[in-house]
Amino acid sequence: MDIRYLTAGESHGKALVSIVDGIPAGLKLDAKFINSELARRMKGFGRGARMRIEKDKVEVLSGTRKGKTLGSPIALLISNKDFRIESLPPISRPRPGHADLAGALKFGEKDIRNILERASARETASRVAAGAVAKTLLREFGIDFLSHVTSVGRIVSRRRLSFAKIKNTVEKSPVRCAETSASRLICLEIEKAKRDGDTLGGIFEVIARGVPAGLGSYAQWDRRFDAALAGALMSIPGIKGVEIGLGFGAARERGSAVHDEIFFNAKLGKFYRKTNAAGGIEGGITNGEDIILRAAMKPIATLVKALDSVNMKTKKKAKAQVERSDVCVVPSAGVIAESVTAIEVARAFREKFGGDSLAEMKRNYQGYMKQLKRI
Ligand code: EPS
Repeated sequence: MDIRYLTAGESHGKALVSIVDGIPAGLKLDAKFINSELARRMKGFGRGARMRIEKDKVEVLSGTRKGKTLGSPIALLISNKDFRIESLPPISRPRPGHADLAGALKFGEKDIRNILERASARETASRVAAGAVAKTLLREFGIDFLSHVTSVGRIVSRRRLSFAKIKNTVEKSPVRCAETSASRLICLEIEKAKRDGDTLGGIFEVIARGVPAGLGSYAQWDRRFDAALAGALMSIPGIKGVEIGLGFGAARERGSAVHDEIFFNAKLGKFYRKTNAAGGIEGGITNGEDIILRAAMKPIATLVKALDSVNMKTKKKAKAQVERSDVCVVPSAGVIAESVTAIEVARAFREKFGGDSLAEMKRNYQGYMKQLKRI
């Protein structure tokens, strides 16, 4: 049994839908928590006007009774306030960097509206809703997630902080402009890009804490957990690169500087590391340390100062279509990345611990945790 999910919905369609299958029965599911996750995705300095129109709220359509999961598929609905797909005008000037041209060629389509409605990052709201269900399950096992922006454009904000400190900071608000000199600079950079009719990308980090050793496997290529995580992050619109732990940095160092030496705490009966360059994964398997992922997001493809393009009808040179859009969405991408990471961890959890019910999953988990201590 696996946990899987699908999403449906267009950016200006009636609603966004997610179906999450494989969540054990007996889990308390709180719409308030899902809504708080949806609200986190909408925040961040640099978001556009659409975020002032929407107030993403979930409706749990199926899979629960009296607030608890039934083990049946969970259907989640987020209604679009800006529902006007039928009346929106056609678009014929593809934006470089968006799915517009590639999608139009693929579907033999002249009206790019029919491509961008689904290609829009609005879809990621459904992933955050699905991710909130996975997070709810994993909280039962003490697993927690966070994300934070490490750079926007060329401005680097990375500070070495403890998990608790980062969590506390990012929970309050994804980018707090006045908080540090780096975040002030980031906000100025975003404002400048906006004035120039331009956009900005950046890098964010996701950390999963409390994931036990032993999820994933080296035994087969498609069981390697790092591959699943990289695939999940890469599936977020705009992501162009993913790193795990030291990532590309590991290629520049010698082995002695990269590999995390192993120690044993006799009192706790536990192996541990003093460093975590591996980002919590060795041999495609979690090793019990924090899972650390980083992803690079390209700048949003809709530029107010539009780039050169071609009118698909006339084949004449034209400036690309300007659609309402954001200037920078790196903090939101971090929240989405937490969500898809949580779904992958939940999938690996279900694979290892089974569990038609939460009680069964917990029993299997506890038995395994005892086994870890006996080694
Ligand atoms: C988004 C909703 C979209 C965009 C953005 C993300 O709404 P609209 O197109 O009506 O403004 O703001 O999507 C993109 C920038 C994109 O290129 O896909 C959202 O809900 O996050």
